[in-house]
Amino acid sequence: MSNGVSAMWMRGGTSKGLYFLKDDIPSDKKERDKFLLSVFGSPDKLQINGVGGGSPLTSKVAIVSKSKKQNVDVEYLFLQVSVDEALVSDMQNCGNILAGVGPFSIERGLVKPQEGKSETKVKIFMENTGQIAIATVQTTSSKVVYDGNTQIDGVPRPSSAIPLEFLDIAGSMCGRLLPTGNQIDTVNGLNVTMIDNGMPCVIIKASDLKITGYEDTEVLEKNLELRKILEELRKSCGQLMNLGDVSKKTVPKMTIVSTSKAGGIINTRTFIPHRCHSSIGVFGAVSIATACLLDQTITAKISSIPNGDTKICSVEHPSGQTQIVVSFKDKEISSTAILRTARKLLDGLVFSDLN
Ligand code: NQM
Repeated sequence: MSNGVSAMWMRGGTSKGLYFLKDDIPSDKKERDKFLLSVFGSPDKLQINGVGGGSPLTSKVAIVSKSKKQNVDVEYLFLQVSVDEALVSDMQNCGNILAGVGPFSIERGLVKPQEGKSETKVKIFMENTGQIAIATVQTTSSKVVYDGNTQIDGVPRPSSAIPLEFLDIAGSMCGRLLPTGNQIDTVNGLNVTMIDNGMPCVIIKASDLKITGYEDTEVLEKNLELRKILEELRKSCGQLMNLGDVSKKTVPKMTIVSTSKAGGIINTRTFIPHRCHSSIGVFGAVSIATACLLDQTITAKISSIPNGDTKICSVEHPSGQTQIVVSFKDKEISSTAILRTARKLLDGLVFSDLN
């Protein structure tokens, strides 16, 4: 067993993960990944020999460091630790784990709370995509305030609000918002919208897959025929989205859409990419909301769009709704924001079983 490594276990939005300072873990990528697989107990579907919770949503890592870049406070690298494969991926970003980065940076002294104010803004460089997020964390003059009244769907109890604002996330991994230049393409005989506004997503109409789109996640996960069609489609779309061979990658995400049922703009079920998300990812929701706002996409045709230059788009998912605020200037998207919460669960040492 190794000596312990300092880490904080936090809920960020509707995900959970370990937050490390960059200097505390191995700098060599191979060593780092070996360490993380051991700590999380992967590969094993229960992750019984580690801290992972047996789901991609609870098998996540944030690596945080102070930034030397101008106008940036901290840098955040997101890593997805696979549950049942010996794989650690830096291929995707995660907007849920991002929600804990501001609080963690303040806890570890990388950012000082604002004197005499009830909130502190933390400018975060997201290393996975090279873009910037601004997190607003509730603080006193000396510490983070976690308790609060903000409830997000997918988390049973309220905490203090952490608004996250994104300035320029279009084409985060695919190079442009619509990687093929088209709002709709036909791939493997199915009409799809491929889009990347923070997260590469492939959007398919539920009716084209001969499902309703309102099924429980477990029912969809057990539908092996559906999963086979989605995986073949994902691999074809990956090439078209400039992502190359995606068979061992966690992007693109596959989002099945149908008309909203509870006053939102659209209803979703998202495969991330093999398990069906119990809600929806942050950047995934931003990408789907953006598709709804374009006029020719799969989504636009079945969604209801709010009026005004600032649009509050509620994306429905299996555990409720995720609200995205999209602001326009001169008919172009100027910024996107989302409200999240986070909670410190445990602060201490984590042990790998490597010598
Ligand atoms: O899309 C799950 C999550 C995510 C990622 C996933 C996320 C995002 O819910 O920004 O947050 O899509 O793998 O944590």
